[in-house]
Amino acid sequence: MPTYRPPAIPSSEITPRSVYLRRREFMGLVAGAGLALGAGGARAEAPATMPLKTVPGPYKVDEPLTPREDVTTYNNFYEFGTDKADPSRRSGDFKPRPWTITVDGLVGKPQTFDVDKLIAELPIEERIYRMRCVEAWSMVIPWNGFPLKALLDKVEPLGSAKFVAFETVVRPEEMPGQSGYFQPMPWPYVEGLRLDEAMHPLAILAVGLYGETLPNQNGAPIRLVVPWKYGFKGIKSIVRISLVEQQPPNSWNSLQASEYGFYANVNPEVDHPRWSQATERRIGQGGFFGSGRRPTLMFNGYADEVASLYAGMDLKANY
Ligand SMILES: Nc1nc2c(c(=O)[nH]1)N[C@H]1C(S)=C(S)[C@@H](COP(=O)(O)O)O[C@H]1N2
Ligand SMILES: [Mo]
Repeated sequence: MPTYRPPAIPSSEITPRSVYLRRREFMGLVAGAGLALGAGGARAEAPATMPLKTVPGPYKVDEPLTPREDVTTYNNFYEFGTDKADPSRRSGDFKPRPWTITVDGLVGKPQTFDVDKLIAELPIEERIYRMRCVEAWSMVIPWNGFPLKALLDKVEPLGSAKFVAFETVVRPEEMPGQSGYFQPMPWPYVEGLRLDEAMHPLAILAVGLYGETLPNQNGAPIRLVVPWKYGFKGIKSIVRISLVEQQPPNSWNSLQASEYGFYANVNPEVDHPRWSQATERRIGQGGFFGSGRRPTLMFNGYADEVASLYAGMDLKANY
């Protein structure tokens, strides 16, 4: 168990009061655990979120936001465990800073970027997106990020690039789901998009939510958000993005191809083999019989924007 070392600058000097109070709560927990178990000598910094300077973005759904508490405690991030509560409970040792992300493959200018330099350099937008998980629940989340296209343009994709492959970090020493006896899937977690999907203005790399840097459990420090696709496409804690010619593997498809496709477009007419995708439960808005249950929209409500990407494609075969 790591011991707690106080930061050099008091958090109260640099952070809004609400964030500061939340962080103090967390550090109190860590300090308490350290005292109880004795000093281990290792360092630990609070996985604190920090305020982000953001500008209004072009997309905002006009539906009630899912409370921050739900967004940060009901997560899928198997690197920290398979229970929805595991990522928030077991990601305290994960260190998302400093962090680099390498963009390579079929590009004119392969580069490695420091995430905080990207955040300082690119306008960080606020976009309110409907998110729909393949497990038939949904949320409305105020993401902060920038178009994936802004990063891809920097490396100058070659004409031969047809797909984009994404890769999550592997750190068994910080990610208990990667070091336990039971390994739920092979690592690294990988995902892919067709290049035209990746270049669509709705596809973003998120670096924050609710105006603060991403909490560890939501994919700190940088993760993909593609709001017309099921949640599993939103790969977290990305360390590499490669432009490739062939369709790359994606983790859930490799694990269970009959249940999870490459495209994974939200589609109320194409059921998951084990349940209907016609309706969804909105997290944080009442239970099954409450207002939480609602019809699922084609492309999660983004059909006007993205349907043309799939013109002429059989969406039942390409699920
Ligand atoms: N690296 C990694 N990324 C991941 C996952 C994962 O287990 N590992 N789970 C996916 C799934 S199934 C979902 S629904 C979303 C959940 O994102 P959220 O916890 O921010 O809502 O993350 C996706 N990205
Ligand atoms: Mo998911």
